[in-house]
Amino acid sequence: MVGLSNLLTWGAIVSIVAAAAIPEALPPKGPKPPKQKCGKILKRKAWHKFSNKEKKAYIDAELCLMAAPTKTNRPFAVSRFDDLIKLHQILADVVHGDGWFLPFHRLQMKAHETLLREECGYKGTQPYWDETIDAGNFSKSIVFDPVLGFGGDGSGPEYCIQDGPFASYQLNTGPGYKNIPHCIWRQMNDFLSSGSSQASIDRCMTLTTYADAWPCFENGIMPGDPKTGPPPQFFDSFFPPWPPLPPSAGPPVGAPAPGNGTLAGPPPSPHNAGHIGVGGEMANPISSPGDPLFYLHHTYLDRIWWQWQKKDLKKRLVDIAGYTSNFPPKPEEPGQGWVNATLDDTLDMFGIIPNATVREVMDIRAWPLCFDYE
Ligand SMILES: [Cu+2]
Repeated sequence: MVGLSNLLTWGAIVSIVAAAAIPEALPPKGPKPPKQKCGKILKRKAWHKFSNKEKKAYIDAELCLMAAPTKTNRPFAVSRFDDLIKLHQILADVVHGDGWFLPFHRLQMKAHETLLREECGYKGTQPYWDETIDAGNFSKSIVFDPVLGFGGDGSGPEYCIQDGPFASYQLNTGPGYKNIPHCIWRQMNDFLSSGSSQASIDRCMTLTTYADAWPCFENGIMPGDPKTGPPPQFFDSFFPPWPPLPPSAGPPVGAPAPGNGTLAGPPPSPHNAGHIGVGGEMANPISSPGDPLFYLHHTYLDRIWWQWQKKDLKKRLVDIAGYTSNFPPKPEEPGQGWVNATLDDTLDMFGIIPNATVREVMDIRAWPLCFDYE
């Protein structure tokens, strides 16, 4: 239940966050730079197709990013890895449940790939987790390998991950909008992971407009389904709780809450299933980039969007829809309605990589993205 105190807390947090974000939120001034062309196209592929050597190189680069100091110097950010979590945490309210969802995350994946390559000597590309292979069986996935993977499930009172290269890492951003030093934590749930099936992708693929398709990719919402739900900011106060509740206190973290789904079956959502199937930090819509698996998950989702675009490329390279909001939110939003997402909207990257417009992220093979999927 969202009580009045939660609303007040959110109001206070958003004012602080908005005040901190104003300088970066201004659109760039001056004449438009000349159109640039891609040099090399980076070919992205699935994690399970990585060689051991490629896996190790990726993990090492991620560890380098985690050890490197922040450059954005956002409050509470310590590492370069934090910079990318902060970006997502601060903008969470305006990049989920709306038209910016897919374009923003596409560009955030590019930012991550760019930092690994330019600041950590990584020569490879951003891999994705082909979750259809592991749907309903996440806990057995090779992505959780303790040596050549991301470590396994969490345990103990705070469900910290126990093994793997990231086991001892301390996050400084999150959980949610909080900034409390904590471990990378997981509460895997194979049952909830079954929403990652190929069938849940296929049902979204039948939709022919962006307006219909993105709500399906993100939240499993089909045309005609009620589209109302709590905006992401309200999740923070209760989903998932931090510190984690003892098991006896209720259904497992990540399980659909009463009124927010049904225990009869997980909602078939290519986006949500990956988050709640891993659980813990990954199940938090605000601070989920704190689990390095976030980048494999959202690259997987990005590939799904690209596959959808490719089905009618001419039309879908310019198809954008859904409301969104300027940041910081204008006082009239959402009270007097939201503005529609357009191709000319600027996606803010906090200076981590240059900002880009929605138009500039529609074609992954064009500047500034310059990548493709195998
Ligand atoms: Cu997100």
